[in-house]
Amino acid sequence: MDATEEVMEARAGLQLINPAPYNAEAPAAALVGEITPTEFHYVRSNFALPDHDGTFEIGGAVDRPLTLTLDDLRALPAHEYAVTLECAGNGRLQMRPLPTGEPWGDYAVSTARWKGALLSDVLAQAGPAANGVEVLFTGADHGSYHLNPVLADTNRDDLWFERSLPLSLASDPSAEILIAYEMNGQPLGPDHGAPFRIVVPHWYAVTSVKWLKRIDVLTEPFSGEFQTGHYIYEWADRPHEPVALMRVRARLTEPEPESVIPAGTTTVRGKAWSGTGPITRVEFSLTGAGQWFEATVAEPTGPYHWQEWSFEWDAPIGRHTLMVRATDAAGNVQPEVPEWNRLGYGNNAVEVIYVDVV
Ligand SMILES: Nc1nc2c(c(=O)[nH]1)N[C@H]1C(S)=C(S)[C@@H](COP(=O)(O)O)O[C@H]1N2
Ligand SMILES: [Mo]
Repeated sequence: MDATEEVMEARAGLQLINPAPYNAEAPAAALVGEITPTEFHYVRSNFALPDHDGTFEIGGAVDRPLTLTLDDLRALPAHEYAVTLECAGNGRLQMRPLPTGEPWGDYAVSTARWKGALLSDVLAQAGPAANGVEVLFTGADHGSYHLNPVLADTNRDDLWFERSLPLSLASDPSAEILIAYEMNGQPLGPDHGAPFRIVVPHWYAVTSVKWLKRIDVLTEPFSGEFQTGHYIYEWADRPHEPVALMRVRARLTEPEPESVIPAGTTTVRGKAWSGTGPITRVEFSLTGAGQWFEATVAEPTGPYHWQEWSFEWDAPIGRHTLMVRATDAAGNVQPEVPEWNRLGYGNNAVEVIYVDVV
């Protein structure tokens, strides 16, 4: 199998959103198990697939600039976690008026088992300078940016995918940020950032930079198209904020939307996650009239991925509206309608489906 066939095969199970750059959401099956099979994990890329020479550099304000390879990463202690990644644009298609940007439905979210070296271990080898404030990650991908072609009229028509994090977070071992080289027990595939990528638990996935080429310690805060241009909540009624931690959200996986099910006891179930704390409560509604019932929330089976919830429903004959709403330990709760912002990020409105019971 040549490289192109390998990429085509890896994409066969996904729902196409944009052929170039390739963006595709997961099938509903991606949310059923605890781990999303790799072939069902959504893909979001801002540029075409880049070439990568198998090395990355650490520079900027560091004592010891380094060039590292996959073998160097594998020589460090390995850490593996299930991490739920969600695109900040997930659910954009439900917002009105429809914001520009990729028209994601509700399946730009998946959970994989990511294995790699701790970013904090790698940074410690390079020795960040005392006056460092942020760490900048640069991917190997670049080109003209499809969502902001105006840039093509300036001398900035060749953008690189760059994102920064506070140095305090990047160098904190307890944040467990990975430079990952395996996904679900296999080397990373081309669409997911081969040969290595950043994985930042709890954050919207934009900050999990794929095809990592450079890490630079900065002494000034970074601004760039993917940091301060896009990936900003431009709220209508309050100050703008950068997209950061995933907003609390629950999803229904059973019964399937618009399905026909037999009357009697049925288990309604799904997933819930949040970047701002474990899920403490999931409520379920049947009437569309604001009456909520407590669902059972399973204990988290790891710190960084979705939790299971379920509700035993004695389903009477008829058509029913099902809604689900999660609350996290920080007290954040899902709104009933999407909170509109100009670029359409962070839609975590309650999911509404209907089923027919016969
Ligand atoms: N280098 C690079 N990294 C990137 C991106 C990108 O375009 N280039 N997209 C980001 C965004 S917006 C998301 S949602 C996630 C998607 O990761 P996945 O394709 O493995 O699901 O990668 C992030 N990392
Ligand atoms: Mo994203």
